[in-house]
Amino acid sequence: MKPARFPASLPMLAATGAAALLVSLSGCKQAENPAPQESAAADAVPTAKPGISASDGHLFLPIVAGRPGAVYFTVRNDGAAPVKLVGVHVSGTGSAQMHKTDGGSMAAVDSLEIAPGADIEFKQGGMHVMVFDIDDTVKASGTAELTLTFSDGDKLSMPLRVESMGGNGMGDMPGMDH
Ligand SMILES: [Cu+2]
Repeated sequence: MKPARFPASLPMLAATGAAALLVSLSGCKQAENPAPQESAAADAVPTAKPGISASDGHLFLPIVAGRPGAVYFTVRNDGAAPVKLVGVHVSGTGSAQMHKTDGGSMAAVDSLEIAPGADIEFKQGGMHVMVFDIDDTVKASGTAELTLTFSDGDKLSMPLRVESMGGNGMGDMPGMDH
């Protein structure tokens, strides 16, 4: 889609509109309550890696630098066996965590099972990935890479489109980058 050129005042409006999102994200703390480490390896069943796919990846930068960002994507299991997602990594960030928003608060999620035939959407207000210590090199309109690690040690990488939160994923807003 062709990004529209907005008047200079619009980015301010967009930023205001995104304030609610920012508030919910700022409630997100790193390693808030480290759950007891599950022995993911012990119950890992050998799964056929083919069949796992991920799509529609976006990284939303925080409006205020230094705050966490959010990553949204969809992961799908077309294999015959359940798989367990146990780790996430995003290039250009210090750390990444899976989170789940539940009734206004969010908690870190250590692992996530994906049943055969299921897809799981990481999105605002549900499962999401929070990223911390975002590098200056990660800029809106750029790309980053999300790597998923599964309990069997297999990994899957996918590109993320980097966007500013004010953009709301609706496309580039050239006026936003000062
Ligand atoms: Cu979070």
